[in-house]
Amino acid sequence: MEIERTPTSTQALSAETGLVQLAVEKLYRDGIAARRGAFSQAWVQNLRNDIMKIFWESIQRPGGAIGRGPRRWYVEVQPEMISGFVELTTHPWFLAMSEAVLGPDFEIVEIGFDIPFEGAQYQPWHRDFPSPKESYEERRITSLAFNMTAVDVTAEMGPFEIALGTQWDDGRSWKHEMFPPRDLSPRFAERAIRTFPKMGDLSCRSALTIHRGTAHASMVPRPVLVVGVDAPGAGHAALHDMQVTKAFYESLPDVLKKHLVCRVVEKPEPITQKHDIEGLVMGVDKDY
Ligand SMILES: O=C(O)CCC(=O)C(=O)O
Ligand SMILES: [Fe+2]
Repeated sequence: MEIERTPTSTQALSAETGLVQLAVEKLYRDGIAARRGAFSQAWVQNLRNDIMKIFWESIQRPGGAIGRGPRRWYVEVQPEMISGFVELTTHPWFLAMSEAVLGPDFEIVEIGFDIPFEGAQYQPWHRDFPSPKESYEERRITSLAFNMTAVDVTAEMGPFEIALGTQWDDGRSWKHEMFPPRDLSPRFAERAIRTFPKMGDLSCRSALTIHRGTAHASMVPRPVLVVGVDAPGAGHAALHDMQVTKAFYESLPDVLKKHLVCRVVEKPEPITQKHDIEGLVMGVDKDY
């Protein structure tokens, strides 16, 4: 497999290639795959500091953070606000997974984070957007969501739950093509696993794989960074507007200049979110 040049050693790259082949198989089968220990604890602590700082600023700005259910928010950010952005998106596993699944012209279209706090409830089972024809008909994945936890996840922290293999479910008849009817819940519960990533782990999923955040009982919030990557034409770039300063753009390695979909501006604007996911505003009971 051809992979992009990154500032990493050839040895590290070839070790990563083996991991990537297995991960691609797993992704196609289960709808999610992971690379354990991609980053150090210290690196993730820094990420968590960035996230918490941005969260407390965003929550005070109208449209800065959007509700994804009680005591749970999503905040979309500009790349420069996350100090590890370049290291994360040039990690060999990130680049190789994106290229292997989405082709050589993949597009990095979105960066943000989810953050549930104590008291967050079950979300309804959902996918993050409707399935395109390429997926429900041809079983092709045309976009990826990379997730990186900013804490070691415990059972009390309302872990992320995902129903393996459901990325291929058609879903065109569902509410907003994203929310399966309640009578399908047992099917998802049967296939579901709860994920307990540790600081430094990086996962990659199709956002079509049916999932939910679960009830959060811990005093410790569970922030998770999300990076959205598209195959050309998948259409999500049009929903976002990443902005970077000239100095930041010029400092980027060529591989990111190629793949990051962004505008170069004087001063990146904080993101005002216009669209919430209507179905995620309320919590539901566990068996929904
Ligand atoms: O709690 C999580 O980790 C995921 C939340 C989620 O799936 C969403 O808000 O769309
Ligand atoms: Fe979701």
